[in-house]
Amino acid sequence: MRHLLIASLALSFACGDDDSTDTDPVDMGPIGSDAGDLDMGPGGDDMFTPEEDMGPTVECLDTVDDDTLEMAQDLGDYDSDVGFPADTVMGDIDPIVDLDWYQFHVADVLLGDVEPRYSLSARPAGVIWELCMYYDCDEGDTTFDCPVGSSAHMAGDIPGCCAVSSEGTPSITLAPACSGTTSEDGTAYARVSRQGGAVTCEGYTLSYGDE
Ligand SMILES: [Ca+2]
Ligand SMILES: [Ca+2]
Ligand SMILES: [Ca+2]
Repeated sequence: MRHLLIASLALSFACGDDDSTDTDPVDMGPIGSDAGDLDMGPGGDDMFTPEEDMGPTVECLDTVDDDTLEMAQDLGDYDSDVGFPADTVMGDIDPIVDLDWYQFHVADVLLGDVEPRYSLSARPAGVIWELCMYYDCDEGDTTFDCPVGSSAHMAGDIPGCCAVSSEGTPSITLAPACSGTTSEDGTAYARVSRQGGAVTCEGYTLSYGDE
């Protein structure tokens, strides 16, 4: 009898297995539903595709019209003893040929030499950025030497220096002299741009002030 019971139990187990195997397709049903969800996945992909299509047309947050020196964003007025950084501003390069201009005015005060400075204190690495800085004396002609690692560049008749880099926090400090006056009051301009590559809305932070 025990053998029969064991045999019947084995059969029942076998049947159980068969049942579970039979129910597996039923379980597959839900999985099939999941597969249906997965089919929704491609639907999700279809929903994703428009996003990808929107990608190139999505504009970064920075849509300020500041593509020329004349339209430079005004960062304010600072005394020559304000220190660096006085403040920061954030922007994006979009489209890739975008130029972002900034300016702040420096008042030459007794306690600080005029040494305006701009720095790309944050920017996506691995792509080539250019930081240019210019200085325009309120009175007289402007002269200065470009710091090591930068090269002279003119924006119209306003002298400046440009530095190209793909890593780190490039910074330019100028020590301008204004001819015919003892005051080095003037306007410090910056131009931020990229040299090719794909647009990323992961933009940059520009720090500024007067050392
Ligand atoms: Ca200073
Ligand atoms: Ca911009
Ligand atoms: Ca711009």
